[in-house]
Amino acid sequence: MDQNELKRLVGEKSVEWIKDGMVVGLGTGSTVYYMVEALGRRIKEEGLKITGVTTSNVTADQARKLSIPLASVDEVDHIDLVIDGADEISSDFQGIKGGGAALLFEKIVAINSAKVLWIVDESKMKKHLGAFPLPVEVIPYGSQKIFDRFEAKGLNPTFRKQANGSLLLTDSDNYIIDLHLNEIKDPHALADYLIKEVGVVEHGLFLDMVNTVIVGKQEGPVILH
Ligand code: ABF
Repeated sequence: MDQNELKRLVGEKSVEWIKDGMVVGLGTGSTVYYMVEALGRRIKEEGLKITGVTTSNVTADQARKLSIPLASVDEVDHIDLVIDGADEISSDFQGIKGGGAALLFEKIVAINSAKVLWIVDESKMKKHLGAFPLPVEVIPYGSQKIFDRFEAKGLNPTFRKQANGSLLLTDSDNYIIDLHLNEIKDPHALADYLIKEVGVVEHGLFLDMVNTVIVGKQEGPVILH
């Protein structure tokens, strides 16, 4: 099975966690794509009734096409479960997310959700975090100053750009600065530092947040708690 097939496998497996009547957070990314398609099928074929809370415009567009009922995070009184992808998961279940630039809404939905389920292919499972560049969402005003401070601290920042060379804008019209760190020795200390920088909106370290991970392996999906 290639990587895409592994993503499809875990995406389809994960909808087994969704029960009738649930409010479900719908993440973002190429693995979540398969989960949302499978959820759309369950709604159509089984008459499953759920409310989806999306984490990006891309997922909202996909969900609407599949007639999945949606509400915003502020319109629901709870979220039972969020199913989302991840860019890297360490052996102690800490995560980096935001490769798809949706980290802000993903984190808002995750911290308001009773359960967090991540779906990944096996390439995302690492001993330590940091090989994947850590995304940091910043407001545009003053972003060059934040960039300079990151550079002075040796955090190897780059502004995220679009294919046409212009700076990428998130769904909230912010920029993303990616930190190329190779290895993050103390994720909690780094998270504390980043969130205190004025102008940083959010960072892609998702710490102490996940309850269950479904990993797509050649021999089939493996469930980790
Ligand atoms: C989202 O999707 C992001 O946080 C993450 O960047 C991405 C996961 O990657 P993939 O597209 O491989 O599922 O959850």
